[in-house]
Amino acid sequence: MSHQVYINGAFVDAEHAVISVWDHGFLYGDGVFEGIRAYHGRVFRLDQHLSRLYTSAHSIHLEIPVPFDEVRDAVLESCRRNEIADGYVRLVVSRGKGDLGLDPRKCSTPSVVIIASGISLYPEEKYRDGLRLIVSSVQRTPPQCLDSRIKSLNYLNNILARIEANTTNADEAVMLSTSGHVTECTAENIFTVSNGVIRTPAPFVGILEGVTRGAVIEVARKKGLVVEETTLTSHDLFVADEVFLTGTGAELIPVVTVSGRKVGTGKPGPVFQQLLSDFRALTRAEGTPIQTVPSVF
Ligand code: PXG
Repeated sequence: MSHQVYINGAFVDAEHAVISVWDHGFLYGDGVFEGIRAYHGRVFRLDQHLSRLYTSAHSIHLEIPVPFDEVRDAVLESCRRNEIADGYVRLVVSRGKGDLGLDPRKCSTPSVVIIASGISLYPEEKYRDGLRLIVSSVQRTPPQCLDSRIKSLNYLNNILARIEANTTNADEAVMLSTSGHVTECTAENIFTVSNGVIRTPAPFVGILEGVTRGAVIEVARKKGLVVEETTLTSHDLFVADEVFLTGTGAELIPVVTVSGRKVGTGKPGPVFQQLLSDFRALTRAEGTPIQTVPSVF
């Protein structure tokens, strides 16, 4: 069967999966999205991702025209139709078709799109050898301007930081807040380990509250490790024993240099290794089964 994409209540072949040029998601980046992972025939923390999607939409005054349970079903059906047991699901809800003015009142129906596909990960050697990170000169849009808990279609700020990483031959960029605190990377949250204590920027610093970040905090605390949600500066990254990133795509990935400074031994550290293994165990142990009965589609 060809690749099937869900658009506004129906599954269509990938080549016919098109969105109007009048859609305000395209014209203005007006919308929200989620990146979700399936492992071993189950979707990891599906309800958490969907809750974040609905919360983000509500915050931008966008009412998703499909009930929560139906979107949930549609995500699972997208995996079934595309025979995905391990993969990636991109859920996008945009403001919908409007005119060339930005007033959302001209957009009568939001567009809901679900793309289920394979996942393109960091190459395996990056998990073994670690990432080279830079502290970007691009500061993160402050939450006073756009709340960072909204997973919106506006990623230009992050993309500019990623371009800086690309042009300086780094793997990823970490963005500081306008007051100089570490926030997060362009598509991952960040953690440090110092003297056995795990630290990560607190939500008030202005971060996306990542699903993977939450799961890692959970597994670490379950192990009896101390996790502090706090404020960190670039100095804290430079002098940490370990630094690692978390995200749906990356899972947990180690960082071995930050703006040229070697982190710890310059090799992925033991706390990272332990947490990666615990996180992977969690992805094997939980999740919403894809092969369930019966579907509304
Ligand atoms: N911060 C930012 C800015 C993100 O975009 C995360 C943290 C990690 O959150 P999760 O919930 O994934 O642990 C993200 C996640 C993509 C893609 O394809 C982006 C994300 C996740 C999955 C895919 O660009 N961003």
